[in-house]
Amino acid sequence: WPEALIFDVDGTLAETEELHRRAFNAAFADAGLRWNWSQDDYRALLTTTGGKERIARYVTERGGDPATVPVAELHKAKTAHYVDLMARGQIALRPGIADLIDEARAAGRRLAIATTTSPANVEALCLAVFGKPAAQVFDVIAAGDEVPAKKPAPDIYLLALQRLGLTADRAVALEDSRNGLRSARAAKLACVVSPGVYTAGEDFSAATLVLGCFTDLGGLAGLSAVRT
Ligand code: XBP
Ligand code: MG
Repeated sequence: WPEALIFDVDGTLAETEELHRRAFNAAFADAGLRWNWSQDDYRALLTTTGGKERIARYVTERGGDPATVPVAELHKAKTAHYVDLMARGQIALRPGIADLIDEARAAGRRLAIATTTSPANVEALCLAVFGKPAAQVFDVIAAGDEVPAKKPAPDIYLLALQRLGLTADRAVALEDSRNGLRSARAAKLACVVSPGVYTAGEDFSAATLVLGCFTDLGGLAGLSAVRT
């Protein structure tokens, strides 16, 4: 145990949320909108997972009607900006992640992704940090709009498990956020959390294990010991 490691992407594999925030703001500017999300704005908005859902929430909070805003178009432009920004190579894996992936792979464990973000963003990140396509790093990828209900709903983790052909007791989730933790636990997975820059201070009491840093895990042996 575990037969598979299921990784969240944003905040877990890498600190990507600043890039997301800049990409949203660039898309808003392109569209001639005077919206600019500060880091504090973004921290609050992050409690809503999914970029389209986040834009819609922002419009609603400003007293607007999301139905009158081209949310899908704005989000498409945001993804294009994100992919461009990611290709500039300024994002690195969080400490401990590369070694854990290498060790798990060498030990014959399977690797999966369960993320709220769009498949294009997963691909861009993998090309930038691993130098290869996501499908060459991960056996299974479950991402974005493949499920109707995003985290904290269990759907994306259930989809990853279904594609792995495993029940929840055979795998472990690695997360950085409370929404991600709730999603993993709702799918009945053990969940190791290491908070990221935008999620530090959230309530992780439902976690199987909380770490300051993934290097504190002690590799695959440490992960095997967290079984619930
Ligand atoms: C990450 C997210 C995503 C990204 C934006 O959550 O909430 O919405 O911020 O991605 P998690 P898109 O790490 O829990 O998966 O704009 O592509 O939706
Ligand atoms: Mg995350």
